[in-house]
Amino acid sequence: MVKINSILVTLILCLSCTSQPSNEESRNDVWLDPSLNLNSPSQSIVVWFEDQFLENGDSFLKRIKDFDGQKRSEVRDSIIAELKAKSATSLERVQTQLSDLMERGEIDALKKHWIINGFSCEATSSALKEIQDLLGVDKIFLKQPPFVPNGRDRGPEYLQTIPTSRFSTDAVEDYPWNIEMIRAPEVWESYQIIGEGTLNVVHDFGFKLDIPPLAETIYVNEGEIPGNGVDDDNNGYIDDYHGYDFDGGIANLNNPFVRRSTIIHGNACAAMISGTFATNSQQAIGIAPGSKWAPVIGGSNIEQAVEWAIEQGADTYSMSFSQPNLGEYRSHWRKVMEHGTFCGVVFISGAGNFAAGPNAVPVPVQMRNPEDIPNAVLGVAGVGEDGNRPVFSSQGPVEWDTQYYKEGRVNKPDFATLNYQISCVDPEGNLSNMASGNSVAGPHIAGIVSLMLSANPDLFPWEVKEILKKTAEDIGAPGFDYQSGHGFVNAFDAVSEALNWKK
Ligand SMILES: [Ca+2]
Ligand SMILES: [Ca+2]
Repeated sequence: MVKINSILVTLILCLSCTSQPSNEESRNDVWLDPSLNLNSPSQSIVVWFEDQFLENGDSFLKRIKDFDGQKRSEVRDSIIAELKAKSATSLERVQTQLSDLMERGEIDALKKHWIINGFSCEATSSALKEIQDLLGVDKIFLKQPPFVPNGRDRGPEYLQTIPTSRFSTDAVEDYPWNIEMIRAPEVWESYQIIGEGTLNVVHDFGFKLDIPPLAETIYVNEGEIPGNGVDDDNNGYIDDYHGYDFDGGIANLNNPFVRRSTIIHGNACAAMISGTFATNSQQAIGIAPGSKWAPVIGGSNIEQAVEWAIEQGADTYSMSFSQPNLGEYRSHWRKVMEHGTFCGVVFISGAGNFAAGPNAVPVPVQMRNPEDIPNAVLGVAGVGEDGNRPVFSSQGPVEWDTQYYKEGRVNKPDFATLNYQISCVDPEGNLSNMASGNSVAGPHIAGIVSLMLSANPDLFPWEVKEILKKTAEDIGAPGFDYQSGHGFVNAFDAVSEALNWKK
């Protein structure tokens, strides 16, 4: 049995980052992340301006009420425009000083963001002081780097031709038990809904694109000509035809540091959402086999990855990874996901596998970033075929006591699906490997949400969550519980409710 949880991200905090900025040292009442080292010759930072689309605390829940009766597709463009306008205004005011800092070599790798109003860069200690004096600067976070697993091998950067999908409901001969147990085939057969029209972004560490069940549903950015070394659609990324590696700054998603002998983590997740038939059979392997999927890598550049996903029209954003000890930087991830939700994207992340075994940690840190983010990220735990929760499955609640977000204990996980001994695609595209871990739980919910948004594209992400709450089967302790959240989700009831949801 392959344990997917062994691939999950682990972060090691920099032990030298112990210098604590005092209030006297910060200027303009700019808040400084205590993890920043004021004497570091260079560190990676992200800067927030004051004027953000959402504030802290209940701002998310209050703001969603403004959109009652509206449609996701209509609101999406106006919110993107509002986010971009805020960013353009704030950045314009400091452009001269930023250019000057760059010319003097005090900052490097400047990346302007709109998903939050701010920017990232590598900054010297003297730049850190000057940035605090810039007009409108509010907070400065230390960016925490993700850990990248080791391995080898590389595949093609893009597919020369996209094979025609072999999937049709009539041609299905078989499907694995997990697809049946979440009642996806009933959706395909009863409603002829297979996820068409939806885009599922899979954020992972490496993929192999040229396996049939994934090649047939891979996303194509029509504005980009692949392999010509030119940024044809002028979005800042060269050859981002299927997806992009924002950390590597390259279009090749075939991360060479991913083990290929048994299971490719990104492929396993993507196939669960958008896979068609296994390579050499009529076995249906994906929950939404008519949907598209796009691969991204970008743990160090979550702003760029989410902005790209939104601009390509993403409906879901699946993150089967888990980062501990982010400190205050958690707030930055949360803000990115909150704003992204208002742009119409449903963010989903497995609950993690830290309730038992050598990596066990106590509640409230069993669920980590990003599955610990309230409202904007669906944190998903799971059970096995027998309905029992595997001992590794992380539990809530989580705690929010950062400088910015202060709710205290927050209920998590949000939902449960399947996470134990699930068949996953092998590097040839057949189902052969059994995997256990909440890395497979997230993609189950992403596939179900893809079907829901195919059935009713106007649902807002918070309406999707409401429908999932309404239709989930209560399991475990009665009512909400810290092991299975609001209960076990099934695709048929969720899609039926989505079809009936008044807009
Ligand atoms: Ca491009
Ligand atoms: Ca190109």
